[in-house]
Amino acid sequence: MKCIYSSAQENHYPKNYLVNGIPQANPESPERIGMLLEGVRAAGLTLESPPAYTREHLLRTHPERYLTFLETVAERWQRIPNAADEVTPNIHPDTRSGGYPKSVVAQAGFHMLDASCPITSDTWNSCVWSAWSAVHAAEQVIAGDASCYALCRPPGHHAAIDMYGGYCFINNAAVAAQHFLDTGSKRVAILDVDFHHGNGTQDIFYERDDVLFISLHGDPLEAFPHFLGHADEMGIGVGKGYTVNYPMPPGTDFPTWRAALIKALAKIAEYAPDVLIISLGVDTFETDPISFFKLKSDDFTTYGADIGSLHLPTLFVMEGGYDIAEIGVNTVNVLQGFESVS
Ligand code: OKP
Ligand code: ZN
Repeated sequence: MKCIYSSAQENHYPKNYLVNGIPQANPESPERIGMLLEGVRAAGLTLESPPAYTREHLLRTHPERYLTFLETVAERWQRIPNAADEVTPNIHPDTRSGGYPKSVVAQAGFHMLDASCPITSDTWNSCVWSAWSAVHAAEQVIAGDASCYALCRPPGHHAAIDMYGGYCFINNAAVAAQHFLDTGSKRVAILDVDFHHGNGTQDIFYERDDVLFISLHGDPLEAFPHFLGHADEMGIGVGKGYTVNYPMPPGTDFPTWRAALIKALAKIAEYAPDVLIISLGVDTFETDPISFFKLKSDDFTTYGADIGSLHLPTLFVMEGGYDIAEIGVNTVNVLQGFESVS
């Protein structure tokens, strides 16, 4: 299996990460990439850099106004007298149905879900290359590879149609799903195994039946992103039934988690997609610093094989994982488990 990644993805690194009002070390650091690459090299995957794709690929998922905002906001923010280095708005909408505000502070608040993702002058470039990695990895599957791993960072699954949050700005998995649909696929399934609910991906496909979205995650009543990911959210209109959520409580161990996975895989098999995308976060690990599931390293191998037993063309798109020393091992365990049955 190839691993697709661009070194431009390393530059984004916001420092003003606030938790309870106190600046903390940002768990979503570029060091994550180094550990993921170490795992990839040890596992013998072939590394490949993506070429530059075009804005058109992003525009199939995110509107022009949002992309222009992300592209220009760092520079506009710097024109505010005595502004901090990083875009850190402090006003948020109680409705989004009025007009689009003009000031950079209000626009930043308009598009922002939470304070975990200040924007720097490197953010846009890193995010675009992260998305190109997903598109290029999709291209490998389109060309006939049984599977491919997009080492995306920054991650994407919390980015909604025009909202950034939870370290995510552009939804890499959604951009890849749309690319599959635009190149001949009729149905795409996205299985999100990151500890956190993929609220952005759900939002993007909520009213559609050409993408089945299934997520296993910490109960949003107790975990980020807090407002979406409940079991009764099932899609609307033609999309009804094509969103499926499995929220689980603190302390969930592998047998319980795997039982939900098996149900999810049965639904995917029934949907019979042309391609499967895994939003692969390894923050379900027992010692992840911001999560509360209890998976062990070997469990990642086991569930990789469970996913492989579907025998679908499969694109892995990296999401979270913050026990940095272990994320490389846990990620390649999924990939090797997958390949062991193919
Ligand atoms: C991104 B991904 C915990 C605060 C959590 C944001 C978490 C984003 C997770 N103290 N803030 O899904 O791994
Ligand atoms: Zn996560």
